[in-house]
Amino acid sequence: MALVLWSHPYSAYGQKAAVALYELGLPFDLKLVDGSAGVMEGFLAVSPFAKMPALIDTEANRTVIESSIVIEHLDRRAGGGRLIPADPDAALETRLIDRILDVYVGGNMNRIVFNRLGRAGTPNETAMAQDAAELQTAWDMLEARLADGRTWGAGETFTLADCGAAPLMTYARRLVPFGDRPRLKAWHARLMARPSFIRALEDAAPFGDLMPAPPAVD
Ligand SMILES: N[C@@H](CCC(=O)N[C@@H](CS)C(=O)NCC(=O)O)C(=O)O
Repeated sequence: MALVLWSHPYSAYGQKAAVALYELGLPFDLKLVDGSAGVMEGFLAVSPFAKMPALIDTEANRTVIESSIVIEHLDRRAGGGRLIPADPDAALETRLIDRILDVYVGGNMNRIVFNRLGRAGTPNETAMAQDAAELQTAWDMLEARLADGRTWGAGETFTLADCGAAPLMTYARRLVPFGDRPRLKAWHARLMARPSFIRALEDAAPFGDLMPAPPAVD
């Protein structure tokens, strides 16, 4: 297979790449990053920060890391202009929403999870409160961007902004609920019904629920 995705189906950023692959109809092989020593050795060679996803495109002779760059590469490979809009202003909005999600939703979520799992020693309550507050700011910002009535994260078509939103919002709302933000909730409901994300969730289901947080309440 020309496309090999190093990932784990439960990983939020891995799901982001999988959603893009399913949206574009690009077949791929999964190289499961299961934490075993043999796999990690190969994984570090393609992804030196040990972050998933990483994509190997054998036809293009290219290794791509960072989920957003992986998706830009996939979009171009599929002909371009679908997940990254051709219109420059629409592309800017797409990338902005993607950055808010990656940095301020996913980043804070990951730090809270690492703390809860004790990966950084004794959980730091002050740091977790700061991360949770920043997540609230991210929810506020997304709710404000949605005020123009857009259907998807950056407009009327499903883009890079939605690929990340589907998994990141689904996990992060278990740490900081959406609260009284109706547009955010409605967007998330649309993401949950998107076939590409349903497929990614089906891929993850055999691995159970690994999130150190209760189910979502709103
Ligand atoms: N900025 C990276 C973030 C990727 C990331 O944080 N991936 C997580 C899984 S959701 C990971 O690989 N964690 C493993 C670790 O940090 O040890 C991207 O967009 O690809």
